[in-house]
Amino acid sequence: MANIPEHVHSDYERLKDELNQHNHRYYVLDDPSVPDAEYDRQMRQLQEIESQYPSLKTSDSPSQRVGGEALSAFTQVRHDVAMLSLDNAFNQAELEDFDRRVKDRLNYAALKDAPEIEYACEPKLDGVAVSLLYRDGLLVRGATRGDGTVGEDITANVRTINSIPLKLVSSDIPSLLEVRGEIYLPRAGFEALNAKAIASGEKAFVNPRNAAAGSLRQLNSKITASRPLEMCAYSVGQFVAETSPDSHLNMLQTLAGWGFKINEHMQVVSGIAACEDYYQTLAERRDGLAYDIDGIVYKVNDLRLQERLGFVAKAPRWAIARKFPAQEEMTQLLDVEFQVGRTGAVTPVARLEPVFVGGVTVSNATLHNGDEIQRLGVYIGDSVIIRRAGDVIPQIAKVVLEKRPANARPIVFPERCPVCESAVVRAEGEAVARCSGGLFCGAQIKQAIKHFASRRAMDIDGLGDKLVDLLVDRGVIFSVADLYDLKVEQLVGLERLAEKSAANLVAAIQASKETSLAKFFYSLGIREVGETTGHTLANNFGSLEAVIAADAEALLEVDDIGPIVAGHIVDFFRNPDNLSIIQALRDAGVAWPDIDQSAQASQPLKGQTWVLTGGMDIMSRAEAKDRLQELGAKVAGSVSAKTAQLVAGPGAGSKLTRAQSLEIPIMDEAEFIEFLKKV
Ligand code: 5U1
Repeated sequence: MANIPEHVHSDYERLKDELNQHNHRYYVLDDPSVPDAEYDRQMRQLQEIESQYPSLKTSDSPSQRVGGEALSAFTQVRHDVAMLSLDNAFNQAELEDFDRRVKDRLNYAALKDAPEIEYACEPKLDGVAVSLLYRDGLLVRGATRGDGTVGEDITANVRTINSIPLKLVSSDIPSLLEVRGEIYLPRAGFEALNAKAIASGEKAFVNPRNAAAGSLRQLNSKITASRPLEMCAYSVGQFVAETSPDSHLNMLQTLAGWGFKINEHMQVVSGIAACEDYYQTLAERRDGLAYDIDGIVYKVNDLRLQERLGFVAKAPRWAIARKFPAQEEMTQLLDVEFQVGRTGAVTPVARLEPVFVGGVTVSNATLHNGDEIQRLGVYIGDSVIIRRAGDVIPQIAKVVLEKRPANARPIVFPERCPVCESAVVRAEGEAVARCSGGLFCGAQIKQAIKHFASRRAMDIDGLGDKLVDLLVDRGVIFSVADLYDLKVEQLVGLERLAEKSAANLVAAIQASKETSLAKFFYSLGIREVGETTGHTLANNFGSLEAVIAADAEALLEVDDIGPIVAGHIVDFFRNPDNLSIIQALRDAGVAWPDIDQSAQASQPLKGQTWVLTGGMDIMSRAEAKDRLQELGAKVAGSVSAKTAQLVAGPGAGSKLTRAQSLEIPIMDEAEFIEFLKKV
């Protein structure tokens, strides 16, 4: 290295440090410190130095994240400190038994005023357990759990995971550190990975855990690098340092200080009753988390007590996992029905032998489209694995071919609409097949009316789905415009509607005439025009006439409207049937104030992203969202470094904590209402 200029050495070290720090801010703290372009520029500089002076390259270089030469096999690794597993509790009583065992073993029963045990509670991520070894702060080895004593060396693969530090940050680092944790694939990454696999004709992964395991089992680390894996630390194995933490919480905080991601929901509580409360809270939040969890892990927080408690076989006496109901179960596919939606999309829906999955009984699952049926290779009569995770609708993840009965039969996609018998057509390049019946198709009319009347659209209270079905089936109404001619006498007796309820419904229909332009656009049910696009159209064009007159080019000038949505909008307003329904609605008195374009130019919250969380007492969440969108803000469901403002009401949880840690401005409902008065 003698002939490498000194300034190259120092530039190289500086670039490595800066890039590792950017990486930590971006992937661990979710708080980017530089724009992507600047990160890319620095990375290119680093790579140029490495290609000119290969001898400089070190194992903590962020250029390692892209993967390297493929291996021929994984070598075995012996864990000097065994990787433990956890005992399980499946109900509260078993958790209370665990607490009793802990107290007995610590002789608390003999104490007069024995304190409650402090427990560290954290979600149990559904991924792959790993052990990472650091010598003098540098990552030297990554290994799988294996049988707890011998695992596999997956160092090249773990180096590609952005939330794993290649070098520990901070000056006070241990000479030896083994960090244990879970590598997992967040749900969004899993969906994206499967969408890509399906698009290129490959097999989809059954669930995020299998996808994470498969990604780590790659001999070619470049493949692992292409998977959006994350790692969350939850304990240490070997540890040699000047000082050591005295509690589990303290240890996790120390790990976070060295650059590891720890779980944001981790909390220390006192006593087993509080553990149960924590379980219930997380069970309620489970569907909204960004990743799959399969339970809660409780650990005695005090590390000296942990030591006194010790182990049985391969599990510690100081920890237990309380499992959530399984999110995957096997059941039988009884039949497939084809439903026709608002835009004519014909969707196969699986009718299942009811099965309890993820805390609810599931008897239907979507099969999406014909390609999905083919991809799964599923027959009626098959045993199938149902997966229900997050707030997504239940899916058939896999067919258990070994259990296929002799009388199983293939699913035939209909060529004619099951409702109106018009031809079912599939446009080139589209996965969805559609009924070509348009407004002649009863199913499409019904769905269009249900959407029009829904709460976030024209908000017609009392017009339920069954009533819409009846009104269309009996030929009382043919379009949304006909709603405004409905008389009390036509409604009485339908769906057991008494005179008073029928009169209320007619009044609600009349009241809905007064609306906003954004809601009206949304109510029309134009393909891919949701509430946000409704607001975008209203805010940017100011009137219905202006949108009707706009061509695709004019629509594309608006931020957030892409060519596909622009195409749907133009098609919708070119259709004379749609225009005559709009005219009939206006003739019936449906009206809204147009938007003053000069006022729009100064939309005060344009470009800002706001998040609403917790309860609201004075204003409804929906009203708050509408007001913000009218002012030009985007309203997002999660807090990130890009959030401009959080409005937090009573009961706000992780979004509030996250906003606090990212130092995002926070206001309560009263402050929000004051703010609205002033803008
Ligand atoms: N969150 C968490 N998951 N998990 C899994 N903590 C945790 N601890 C574990 C395991 C196997 O084992 C401890 C005994 C270190």
